[in-house]
Amino acid sequence: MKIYFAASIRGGREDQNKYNELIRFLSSKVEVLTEHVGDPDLEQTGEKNLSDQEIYQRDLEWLASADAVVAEVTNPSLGVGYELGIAEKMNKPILCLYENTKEGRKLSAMISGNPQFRTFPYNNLDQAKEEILSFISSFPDS
Ligand code: 6IA
Repeated sequence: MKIYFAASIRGGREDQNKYNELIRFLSSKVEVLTEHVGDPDLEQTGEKNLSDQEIYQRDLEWLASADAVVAEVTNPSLGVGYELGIAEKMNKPILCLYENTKEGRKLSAMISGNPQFRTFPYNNLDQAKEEILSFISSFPDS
């Protein structure tokens, strides 16, 4: 099973450690197409040889080939919002993880109000991992 993991890059990298831990957890169960999203050195190394046009093209191809999408949406990101809209139109199953404890943060109604997204507020990463497990277990050949 292939998962497209989406999370903020230019929207802000303050939660990058969290992305990394969730991606490592997911990778131990399924194939994650977008492991670089958790890379602490992304801006220095990961994508430096690709133009924005190439990144866009490649990411859309990966999205099309994914069986499902897991997004960490606590830190608002234009790119993640765009990917979620496209993934919805591609009829991909979508899990959005949102950290409940971040002060003053409220999830966009365009995400929390969308009945096609499975949105899960969590207080710690163990809860997020349990939800990921439940999400991927709902697919027959995961
Ligand atoms: O607007 P954002 O940059 O926060 O959008 C993040 C989302 O868009 C992620 O879920 C990625 O799938 C995708 N994305 C945006 N930028 C990149 C990227 N390099 N590499 C791969 N996926 C990306 C950005 C350039 C880097 C040198 C900072």
